[in-house]
Amino acid sequence: MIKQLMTSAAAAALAVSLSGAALAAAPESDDPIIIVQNNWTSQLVLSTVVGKVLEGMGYTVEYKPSDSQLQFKAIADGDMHFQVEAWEGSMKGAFEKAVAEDGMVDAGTHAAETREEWWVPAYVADKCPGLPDWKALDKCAKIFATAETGDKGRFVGPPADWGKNYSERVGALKMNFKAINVGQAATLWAELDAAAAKKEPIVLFNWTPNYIEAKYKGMFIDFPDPAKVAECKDNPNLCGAPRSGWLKKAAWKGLADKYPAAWGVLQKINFTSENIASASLLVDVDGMTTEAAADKWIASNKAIVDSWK
Ligand code: TMO
Repeated sequence: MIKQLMTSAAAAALAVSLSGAALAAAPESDDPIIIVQNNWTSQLVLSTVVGKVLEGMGYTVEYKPSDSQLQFKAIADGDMHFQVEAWEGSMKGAFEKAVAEDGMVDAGTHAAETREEWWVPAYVADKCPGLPDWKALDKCAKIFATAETGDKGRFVGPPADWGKNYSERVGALKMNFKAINVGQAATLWAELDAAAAKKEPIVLFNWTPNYIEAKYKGMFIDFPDPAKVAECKDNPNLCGAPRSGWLKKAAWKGLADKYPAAWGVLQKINFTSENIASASLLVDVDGMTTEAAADKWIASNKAIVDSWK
């Protein structure tokens, strides 16, 4: 019994010394750290992962849902404290404006490279020669037509707050498509599942990293590349999203002073594509709740989580 007690006391002492000075000092404040939540799966799971890690360090954590465009001003103002998944393809403008004009902090770039773009499942390529070129897609517009879109093809677009102006792109490129936005991400996948089950043509908004890669073969449509085509600067509607975009973290500038150890964690977080895709898979394929998925993600990625502290 005594031996057992000593062993666990020794183990506890060792754990404290291993976890380092930053951990020992947390929490520096009992005020809640407010973590931003957005409306897609990997963001919800991974922000919960980070919240649980901070709670484990003694912090009080709250979550606040926010619009993917408006969130950066709210973070700059300290109404919310950080965001773990800011995507270049849909958020670059709002992110950079908040840094330049409102004092939001760019808290670093993840290893994952991202793309957010029109996408088709692989079987569509058999019905539409020349893909993934956007002009080839446009020639096949009729195969995507529905009652709702008449003789135009239907593009299944993202929820409106993701900052995408696909009607404007369709107009600028004079495409034979009509962009119909869904209300929430789950509708994108329901549309894809329904079409794929019958091998019906569908073109929808998708992104990488995402669980979709593990479930369906497919391809992004290549629109004019903003890294290569000069006109994209003047009129982004003439072009696609970046083909190799960044994924960043965003923070309130007061975070480093008020919660230094939490700021240290945020700086160290560095998601790979696999880290992000696996987070969405736990919910969108395995059907777990956000909470359960976060616990499982932490258990499966213990070395990574420990490296943040
Ligand atoms: C911002 N998103 C990853 C949903 O395109």
